[in-house]
Amino acid sequence: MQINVNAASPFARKVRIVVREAGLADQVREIETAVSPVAPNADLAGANPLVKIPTLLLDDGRALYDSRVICEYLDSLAGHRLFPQSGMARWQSLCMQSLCDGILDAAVLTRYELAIRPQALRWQDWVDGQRAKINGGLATLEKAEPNFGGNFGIGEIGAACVLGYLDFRFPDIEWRATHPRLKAWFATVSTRDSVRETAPRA
Ligand SMILES: N[C@@H](CCC(=O)N[C@@H](CS)C(=O)NCC(=O)O)C(=O)O
Repeated sequence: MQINVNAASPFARKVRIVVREAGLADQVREIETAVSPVAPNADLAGANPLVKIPTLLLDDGRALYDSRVICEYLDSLAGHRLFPQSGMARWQSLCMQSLCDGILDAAVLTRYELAIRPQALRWQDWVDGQRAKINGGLATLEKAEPNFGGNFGIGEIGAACVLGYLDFRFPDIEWRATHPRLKAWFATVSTRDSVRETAPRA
């Protein structure tokens, strides 16, 4: 199998962490892939009409996307270690993944607005609206942290990707100052090999 990823993408990072946590690193080749919403990557478009990463290419030529589908597929190959399979634990875990994906959507869209959109066309109210989603999401994660326990499943993997991406692209948010539980939790999980090896870079 091979996955289109890049080192800056927080959605690709979710998958890269899952590959490592699920013990699949020797079965998955990571292909560094450039993407941009305004300059679609023609090679990637053949596999994923949304032209986004992560995209997983199976050995039979089929493609799977997006990060949620890929993460759960990989976990199924590894015996379901990272996604609870039944009961409220499953729905809570999926909901936490959705929360983290939603924070990342807001952060990535803000990044595009500030880094790609021509300055004259930028819309501050829209940026502020996305920032409010990020702030609300962080507050919810801070409250949820006591329930993380020692678990590092798909919800917590999403949270690690959120905090790492904010450090990488939006250090001005200074989330540690107002989220002491997340600060302590992130310091601990950042020592895991899967998290260290996938730290975002440009
Ligand atoms: N919901 C998707 C989001 C993926 C996504 O937005 N990836 C970004 C990179 S972080 C991308 O490929 N952007 C290119 C584009 O929007 O055209 C997932 O979970 O995989």
